[in-house]
Amino acid sequence: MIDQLKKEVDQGLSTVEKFLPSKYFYDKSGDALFVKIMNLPEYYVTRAEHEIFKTQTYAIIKSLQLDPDIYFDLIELGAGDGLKTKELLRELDRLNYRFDYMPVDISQSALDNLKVDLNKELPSLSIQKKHGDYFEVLELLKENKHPKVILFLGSNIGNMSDAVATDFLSKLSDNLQKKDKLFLGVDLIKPASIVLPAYNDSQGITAAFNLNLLDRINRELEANFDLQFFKHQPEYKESDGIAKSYLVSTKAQQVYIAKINKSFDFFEGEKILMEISRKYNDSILNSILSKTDFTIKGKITDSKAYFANYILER
Ligand code: AVJ
Repeated sequence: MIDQLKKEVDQGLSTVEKFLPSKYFYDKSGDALFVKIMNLPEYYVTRAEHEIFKTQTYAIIKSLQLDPDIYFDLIELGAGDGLKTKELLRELDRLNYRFDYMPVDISQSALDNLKVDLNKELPSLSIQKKHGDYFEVLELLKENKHPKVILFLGSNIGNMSDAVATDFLSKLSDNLQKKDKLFLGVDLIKPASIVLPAYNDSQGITAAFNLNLLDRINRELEANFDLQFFKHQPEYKESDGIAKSYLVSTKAQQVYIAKINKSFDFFEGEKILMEISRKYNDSILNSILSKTDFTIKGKITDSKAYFANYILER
């Protein structure tokens, strides 16, 4: 894990357009900051999808075309705190569906907390935690004892470029069987006046969330990033539909990372791309899916049409 972090940090800071992988946001303090983000007034994403899970639970279950007599695997990529999924788990439990719930997450502590929480609320639920990033767990899906429903919610796919999303969804469908489902949650393209504040909240939580990765590198790789000289700067244009978060170096500076045994130079105004958050519409999703074995079987949106859950079938 640490070797992977070292390698990817070195790579990202050694290229002309510096970047850091956003999957490393989620350490213990990153998880806590993300929980705060999900409750921010400006961060509409989680609320919009939660509304769908709360008010259209039965429509979700119907769209998945589950057979009550057949045991299935419910696999969630990037489960986090499972707040939205719980609405679905409760209803599946109440209707006596038989399944294993397999939450996958990059954060071990998020997984541990989720399991404790679910054991309390739904004691009969069978839970199998899987720790890792999305690509690492693809292999686990090859095992084909049961039909599968994959949940990929929260616009987590938005952190992937279209090329990576295409590659990931192709590999995902290659590891599934015919009729298996992917229930995909995506944030929809909308004006900058709504999207930008979601990544630039007035309390500075999102800024802290981004800066926490520099702090994590300080702690885990013995680096000396001086956080006061990096400024959070999100950008979004409705015409390209991709929110980008940068940390901008506010002066010329050098950062030494002991565990990589290397120094990195920053000029004044130099940016590190920390995260992309791709927003979707039907045509963008269709163009990605056209290179995979998935087809769209349905779509559920919230009352403001901010967010969509697509039902895809292999
Ligand atoms: C969890 C990846 C969907 O991109 O909107 C929230 C993460 N970053 N605020 C997103 C995030 C800054 C979030 N995803």
